[in-house]
Order: sequence, then C-alpha cells, then structure tokens
Amino acid sequence: MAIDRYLLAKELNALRELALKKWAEDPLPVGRAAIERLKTEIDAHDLQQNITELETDGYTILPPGKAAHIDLIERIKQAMLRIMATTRSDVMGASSGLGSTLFHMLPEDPVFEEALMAPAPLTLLSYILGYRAKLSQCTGLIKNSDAPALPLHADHSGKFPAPWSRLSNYSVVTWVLTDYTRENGALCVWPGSHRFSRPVPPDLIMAHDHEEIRVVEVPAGSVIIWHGSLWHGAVPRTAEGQRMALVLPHVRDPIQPQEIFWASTTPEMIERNQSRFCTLMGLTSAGPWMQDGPNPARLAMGPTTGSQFE
Ligand SMILES: O=C(O)CCC(=O)C(=O)O
Ligand SMILES: [Fe+2]
Repeated sequence: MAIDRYLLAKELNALRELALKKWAEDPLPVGRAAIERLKTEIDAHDLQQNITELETDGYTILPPGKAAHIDLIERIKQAMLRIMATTRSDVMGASSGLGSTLFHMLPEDPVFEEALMAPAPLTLLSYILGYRAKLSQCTGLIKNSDAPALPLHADHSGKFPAPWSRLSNYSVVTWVLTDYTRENGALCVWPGSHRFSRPVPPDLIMAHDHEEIRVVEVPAGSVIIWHGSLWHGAVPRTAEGQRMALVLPHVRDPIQPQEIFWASTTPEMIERNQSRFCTLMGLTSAGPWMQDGPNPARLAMGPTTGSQFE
C-alpha cells in the first residue's frame, strides 16, 4: 500500500508552520547581517584561532569544556550505550574501520539536541556551511580493541564530482567521548589537504604513516570540526576497551541530508529549541515537496544574496 501523500504533506506542513513561528520570534540573519552576526558570535565565543585553523589546516579542535559542560559527555555516552543495547549496530561491517554504527540517534534522547545546539561548534559550522546548514547524520561510532584502520578519505568523496569547490558543502562535527590516542584508534588528518580539492589518490588510502599525517590525540570532551575536502581516517585500535564518538555531519541548505530528520521531528523538539533547530532539521528549506509545491516559509526568509555564510 502506498504512503498517503496528502497526510504526509499535511504533517510536514504542520511542522513547517511551527518552524515559521519560531523564525518569526528569532529570525536567522540574511545577507550582510549574516556576516555581521557571525563576527559577533566568533568574538563572543573566542573562536578566532579556530577560524584560522579551519582555513589553514582544514580542521580545528575545541578543548574539553569549550563546547559544553563536561557532564554532557557522560550523558551522551550513557544514551549511546542504551541505544546500542537495543539496536542493530554493525550495518557497515566490522572491516569498514568505522566500528559499530548507531544511525539516526537524534529522536532517541534529547541529549543529542544539546550537543547539536551547543553554541561554539554551531558558530564554527555557520562559518563553514552558513546559517542554513542542515543536519545530515546523528551517528554513534563505537570501536572495540580489534578495530582496523579507517582508510584515508575526504567526506566530499562519493558525494560531489571533483575538482571540488573551495567551499565546504559537507562538514562533520565530532564529539570525542573517550580519549583519542594512537593506541585508542584516534582520528588522523592530513593538515591543509582540504586545499587540494580532490579525493585521496588510491595509493595513499592506507598511508596512515605518511609524514604529512597527524594523529589527533585529544582528551574526551574535545569537539573536532573539519572541512569536507580534508583528507582524514583513523589509525587502528590496539588498546583494550571501546573508543566512542558522536559524529554530526552537516550539509549546506540545497543538499539532501543522508538521514530524514524532518520526518522524526516532533512539535516538542521544536518547542524546546531555538529557531536554528528547525533549519537544522530541514524544515525551512524550500524542498522536498509533493503536490503542495515549495515551502512558502523559505520564501518568507528572504532571497539569498550569495553570501557563503547565509
Ligand atoms: O573513525 C573516525 O574517527 C573518523 C570517522 C569519519 O571519517 C567521519 O566521521 O567522517
Ligand atoms: Fe570521514
């Protein structure tokens, strides 16, 4: 039996109405105002150095306590372990280098909304993808002692034809939930590789020991954000125990997110968050649409001026 497309459109439009109301209370900035607002937020959260690092290295790290109170880390871990106990978690296969994967966790616990809406990472995200960025995945990665290396890759690979734009279209915010060390299977990056604007060549995919590669050894509670063209992977885990991370990839507004967040958003989730949350869920984008056509709320937001920060 087919999904009732009239009912689906009605439910989606009801959520968009709520989003429009949130926007009326707290409008997101357009054009020149977006640039001014971003400067104010960068100053307020003291992120100038992080912006420089995003430009030069293609990634940056917020130390524990900067993105959120450290107690949030323990609450995220507990929520992930609870979901893990009830969810099929090996869809990517043990050899993928990603570990056990927990997809679409956002509706499972409000703790993920807290991480998503944390102001400092969100400011860096506005810089890298604009104020209309949408959440693309809310995924937990759990790696055991036998986790192999994650091949070097750029997240733009397999999504956008190369050569890539200098702008990022897809950026991951990673919440480090257990210490990242070499033995623990830390993330590793090729600083500056985002400026190559192309995928990792086949002969470098397993070059985790290349002299340009930096292993990102940071304590639990750190938050890492990177440009979609950055070459990165993870070193194999040799230590006992588990490596845990929450990954929040985001996309620019016209790009299709990997997970369907608008369909699992509730009025309660909209109510308890700022207007930005509705945008992150895709509820202020023009599409997707059915018989009702594009979202009028998107038109109410005003035309875009072409600023990369909008
Ligand atoms: O396993 C990791 O730390 C890296 C995961 C990854 O490549 C990503 O989230 O884009
Ligand atoms: Fe990646």
